[in-house]
This record gives sequence, C-alpha cells and structure tokens, in this order.
Amino acid sequence: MAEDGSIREEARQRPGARGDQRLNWWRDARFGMFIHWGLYAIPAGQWRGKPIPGIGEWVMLRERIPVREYESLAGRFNPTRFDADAWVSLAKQAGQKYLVITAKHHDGFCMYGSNETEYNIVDATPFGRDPMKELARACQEQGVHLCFYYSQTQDWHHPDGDGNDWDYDDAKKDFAGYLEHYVKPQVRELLANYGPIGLIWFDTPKRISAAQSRSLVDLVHELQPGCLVNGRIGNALGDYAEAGDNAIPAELFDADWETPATINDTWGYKHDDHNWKSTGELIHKLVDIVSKGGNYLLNVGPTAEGDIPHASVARLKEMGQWLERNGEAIYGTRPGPLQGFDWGRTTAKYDTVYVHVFDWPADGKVRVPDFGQNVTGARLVADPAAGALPLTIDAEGLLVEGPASTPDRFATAIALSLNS
Ligand code: FHN
Repeated sequence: MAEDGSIREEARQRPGARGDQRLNWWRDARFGMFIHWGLYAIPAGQWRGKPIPGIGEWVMLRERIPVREYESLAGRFNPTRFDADAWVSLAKQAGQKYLVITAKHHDGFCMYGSNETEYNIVDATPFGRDPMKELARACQEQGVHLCFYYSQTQDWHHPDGDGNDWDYDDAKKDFAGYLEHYVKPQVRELLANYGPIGLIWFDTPKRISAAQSRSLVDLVHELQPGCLVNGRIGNALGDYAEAGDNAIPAELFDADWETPATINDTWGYKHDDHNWKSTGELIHKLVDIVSKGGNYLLNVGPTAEGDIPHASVARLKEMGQWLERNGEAIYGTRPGPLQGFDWGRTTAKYDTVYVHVFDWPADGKVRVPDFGQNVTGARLVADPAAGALPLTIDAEGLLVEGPASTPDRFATAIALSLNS
C-alpha cells in the first residue's frame, strides 16, 4: 500500500501495467481464495490460557514469544484432516479462480518442504507431508491457479529477518544478507518445485529498498515469466496494486488492483472469532469491488487439524451458488458506466451493461439513470427463461420492469444490451 494508505496513490506511482497481457487470466478471475495456515492455528488466539487480542497469526509478535518456545508448536502440528482436493474443490464451488496460500508467513515457519531451513512442515512436524505439493496437484487437476503468499521482510524466526527484536538485536541484523541468501533461494524453491505459479503475494514491505524489491520482482519474472507479483513487494513495484486489508476504494479505480479481505476479523484461525460477515454482505463487497475494477481475495483460516471453519465453507458455497447464477455479470467484466449510486452497482462486458440491484424495488420497477448509450433490451441474468423484460426509455433514463417479488435475496443482475 502507498504511504498515505490509498490505492489511488499506490497505483499513481506504479508504472502502467494496463496493457500487460500476462495479467489477463487474473483480470478475468475477479475472485480468489486466500488461505492463512500455519503453526498459529494451534494456539488459535490464546497463549498460556490467555486470549490474545488481534489477528491470530500475529500471536508470536504480540506476546513476544521466544523463538525456542514458539518453535515447539511444530512438534504438535499434525493436520491429518487436511485434504487438498477438498480445499481446491471448495474454491471451485465458491467460484474462486485462484488460490493464494501462506508458504511462509511472518512467524517464519515454512509450510512447504524447504531445503533452506529445517523449520518447515516436512522436516519439523509429525505430519511430514508437503501440503503445497498436494495443493499443486489438486489445483492442476481442477483448473485453479495456485499462488503463494511469502513474507519477504518480516521473519520472526530468522535472526536477520525483520520484526523480532526480543530474541535478536535489531542493530546487528544483516537484512540484505537475509534477502540474498535466504529469501531469494526460497523464492527459487517455490517457483521450481510446484509447477506453474499464478502469482507470488508478498507482504508488509518495510525495510526493503527499491533495488531489493526490484531484484525480487526480476527473479520471479526470470524464473516464471508468467508469474505475477503483487504490489506489496514494495516501492510501487509489482504487477498490480494492492488495496489495504479489507479496504475498498470509494470510487472506480482505473488500474489493476485487489482487495485482500477476511470473512470474520482474523486471517489465521482463532477459535473465538465468530464475527462472520453475512453471505449478502460478502456478495455486495464482491460486486462493489468488481464494479470499480478490482479483484476480491477472500480469506479462510483453517484449523490446526486441517479443517476450513464451517462458517466460512457455508458462506463460500452460497457465494458460489450466486455466481453460478450471475457469473456472467462478474467474470471478465470491466467497471460499468454508472458509478456511485447507493442501491446497486454496474459492470460491463462487450456490448452488455450489467446492473446489479442490491435493494429490489417493491413494485419491481428498476429505474436506471441515463448513461449515454443506446439500450435495446433487458433480461435477468439468472433467469434466461423469463425472456426480455419490458423496457421504457424516457428523459430520466431507463425503466426496466422486473417481477414484483425479489428475484434474488442477495443481488439481482439485469443485463442491458447495447446497440453497438
Ligand atoms: O501482517 C499481515 C497479516 O497477518 C495478513 O497476512 C495480511 C493479509 O493482507 N497482511 C499483513 C497485514 O497487512
């Protein structure tokens, strides 16, 4: 994110990637699954019997847990219920086209088999399996783009990584050496051992110079030219801009961008976080983001046993069912011509404008302000059998007559055909 926290500023600084064809699959995807999974799922928001406020994956830093003590969690990590096929299938059912999983989060524990450290899931846990290998296979089989989250600056386990000043003396850290001799070899592993990777999702770019960010971007592109890099590589680099966590820009934003977001309040699993957003809220956020030109990267935090919480599963499946009916108005769309009205949003594709109605009018009459294009027909996206909806055009704009009862309790998409 830019220093002032706004995506607008971040993208203003970024060299225009608009014409870069490598982003086409990602631009069309619009909706992805984020997975924060690591040792922090064991304490799940508690340490020594005490609830720890804040996001679950930050427990080590919040409690300044010594490396030696936190490390012992690895000996207890045995997620025997982990099922890569089921996770990828959930993403598919949710209508999510890419999956970004924490290969290494700030706690430094590697959730893949790394040769650079034994502090990894294959060597240090009773589980002994490489979930990234299993996910890579499942993603290939089910046609989902596998992507890795990698914490490039913060590493609370590595003596030279950013963040841990309770075990290590900050002044003595060799951050450049850590990037060169640890981060880069690990990025190489991730791009060499798991097949084609959709993107590397870097995070919290403190302490990293422009030259260091640039050399990581170049490394990724050199190893897999098609692999994208998100904006949190830092220094206004990367292939697309990242909004703040759970932040949705107020207006249309003409750049490639993404909002990473939680379903409850945490990223990593916390057993007492039940502040779940409703399916309706999540669908409205998806539509809002897509109408402004962004992607929605929605997080799940699996348990230490390997289960995705039921509340997340239920919501994702409902979102997928909505997308099953209305995906035409989301995937591959660009921002619609009408922005900034409160009862809905617009998206567009080729010669069609989609009006997403959040609050269906009691009489079924939807008034769409004039947007300066010649509209020749209207239909409900989810119900092709209903045929053309009566359409009148007057000085105020369009009047589309739909059914009096709400067609979809979450949001109704109306397709308006344009005379091109
Ligand atoms: O510190 C992390 C946090 O744990 C989480 O991974 C989020 C996801 O966007 N990124 C950082 C905070 O912005």
